[in-house]
Amino acid sequence: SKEDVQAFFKKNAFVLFTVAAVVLGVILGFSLRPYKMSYREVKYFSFPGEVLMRMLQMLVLPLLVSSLITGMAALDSKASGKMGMRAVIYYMTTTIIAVFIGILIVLIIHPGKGSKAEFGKQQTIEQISPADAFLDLIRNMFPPNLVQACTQQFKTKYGKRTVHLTVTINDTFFNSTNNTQEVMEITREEMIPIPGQVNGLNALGLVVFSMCFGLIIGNMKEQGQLLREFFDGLNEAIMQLVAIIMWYAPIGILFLIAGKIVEMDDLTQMGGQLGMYTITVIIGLMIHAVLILPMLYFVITRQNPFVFIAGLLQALVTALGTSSSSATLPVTFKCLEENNKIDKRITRFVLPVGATINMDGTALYEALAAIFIAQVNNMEMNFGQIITISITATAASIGAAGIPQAGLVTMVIVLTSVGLPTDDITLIIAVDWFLDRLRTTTNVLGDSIGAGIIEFLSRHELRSKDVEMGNAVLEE
Ligand code: DAS
Repeated sequence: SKEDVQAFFKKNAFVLFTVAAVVLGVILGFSLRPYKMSYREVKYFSFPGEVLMRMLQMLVLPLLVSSLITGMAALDSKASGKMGMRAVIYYMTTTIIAVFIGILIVLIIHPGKGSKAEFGKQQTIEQISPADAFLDLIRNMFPPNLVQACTQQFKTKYGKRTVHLTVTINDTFFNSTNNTQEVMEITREEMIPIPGQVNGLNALGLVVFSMCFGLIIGNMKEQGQLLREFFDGLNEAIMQLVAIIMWYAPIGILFLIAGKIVEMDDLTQMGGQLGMYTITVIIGLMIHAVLILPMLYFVITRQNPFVFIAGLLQALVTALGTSSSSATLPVTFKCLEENNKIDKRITRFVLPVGATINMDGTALYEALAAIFIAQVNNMEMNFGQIITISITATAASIGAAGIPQAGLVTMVIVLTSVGLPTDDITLIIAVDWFLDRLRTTTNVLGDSIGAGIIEFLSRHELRSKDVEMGNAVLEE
């Protein structure tokens, strides 16, 4: 009846707008392509999208910190230990499955057949050894300066650097005006921060700090009360801001997508290897997102995974539009808590961590891309090398920040670990913007399904905590 239709529209207005935005964005983008806009024009055109990105990113820092602190403070150390264990097991298992799928698919389809096609521009990419990248990962977990952690990650290389020392000798004794200057040149080995790769927020460091801090104020008696209430209030206020931004999201997403389509390189070079590569990545991600993750959810919870995924639609579309799992984080929270009714103690605990370290799509992608580059170079990877790729791809996905194309940067680690030419990353740059959107969507899906599964597994702890706190408890 008419009322039903109306009720449906009312309930699903957001989702409908967002999906419509994607469709319109694609249409608008392709219809504007023939006009060959200049870089400046494209930037003007996609400005509403840029604004959405900025709004979402603005919320990430306070949301991440407040949700983790309140999430940890709401659990006792035993419960959080158990949930943490479950989360870690879930993250590891799904990431390893993803890597495995990536490797399997690329070996079966073999998109890198034939001689090396020349696409993309050659440029030299900074070499980072896997060991150094690993140490940087640990360094990032313990930021020496919390304020700095809000603005940058730590990336270093070891190398020789020449420093010029200028010594001015001011001869005041004889009151002469002649100052002698001596220039010394010292070349020494140093740990050099890599400027181009120092990006955004150091989410990992903030996650570690917030978790510890939350756990501690949760255990403090009256003294902790004020802090608990403060972060709880902050979290609530941020979520209300998210609700407002959500109204703007469809417009932003429309222009983000249209702008990217207007700007992208010609599709003619998509033929051959690169086209096959793109298809291979899509198939791999699809298998993981549409088959493996839903199956896992069903096997554990015995509930319909697609109903669960339907509730996440808006977060998934936002991931597609922004290609950033951390920018999507506010929307992921909203979808899980409001549509899927996931307990806040779970979302606050697992989502910030998930968005930072659990990236199934990225892991799958990195392993697949590395083997593709080997194939293009006619290099056979032996079993040991494939194992190395799977380990480094997992580490690289943990180390990648939830920002656009972060996975492309951490690929260097995977390639160097098995002696593949890092400059060949340029071969896949042309399609990375697109594949990045798809892997980000997979990443967000993985985090969200994880929240559903961990809630299900933790229902007893949550329940007994409710009983202890005298909260209303639903009968099972
Ligand atoms: N785009 C990143 C994300 O937010 C990760 C990547 O580049 O793979 O998930």
